[in-house]
Amino acid sequence: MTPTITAFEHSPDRGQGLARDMRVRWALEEVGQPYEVRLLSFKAMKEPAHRALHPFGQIPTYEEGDLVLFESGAIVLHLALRHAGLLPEDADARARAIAWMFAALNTVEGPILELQTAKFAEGDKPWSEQRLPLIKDRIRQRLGELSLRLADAEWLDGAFSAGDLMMVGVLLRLKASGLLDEYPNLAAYVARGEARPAYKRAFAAQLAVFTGANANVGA
Ligand code: GTB
Repeated sequence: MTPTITAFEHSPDRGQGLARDMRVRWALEEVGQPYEVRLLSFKAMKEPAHRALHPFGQIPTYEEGDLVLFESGAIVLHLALRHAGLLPEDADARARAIAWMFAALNTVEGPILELQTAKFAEGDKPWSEQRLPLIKDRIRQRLGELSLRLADAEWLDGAFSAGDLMMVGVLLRLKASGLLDEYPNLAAYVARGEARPAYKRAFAAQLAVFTGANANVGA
């Protein structure tokens, strides 16, 4: 059964691949699973029909027969568990790859989201200017720690896994800030993720939504 995901009809990032459907598209491409995309307006996301799929009225969602999932991490984990290619066979290595997924979402993404909020939602507040350096330092703390762990390895724990997919997906949101460039090994790590053919296919598919090309079917 071909799964269907949801994505922005008009992504505010204008096709830069920063919305969270990108991670799901990337995972689908990595495992070679064809998929369909239902594009949603901001209004449609908040209507009961979509809230029945996603309690918080957001994208992405994932529908596969009777299964409905929300949360990009849960969707990527589902794909990684059901298909070969995103998790190692060895049980311990598999558990470690899943731990990296959680690290990306729970430990690294938090301060990065704070930066986006401070810049875009709170940029006009009088205290915003003073808060930004504090948030940037919290991000640097995490990047420094991650950089030390990665060192000169290609991926976080052996072969590329769903842990790397999620970590690269999270770090990509920092590109415009310049913070990533302070850690050359992390910048190279993200570039390796972006160079993967599956990433490129996913990126092209979400960009085509913005440019108006037909991108309703992926993989
Ligand atoms: N924890 C959830 C997950 O991982 O799936 C978070 C889902 C989420 O935040 N979805 C956002 C959404 O639906 C889109 S990705 N927002 C609409 C709403 O809440 O009403 C967040 C996002 C939005 C825009 C950009 N951008 O333009 O750069 C980047 C990321």
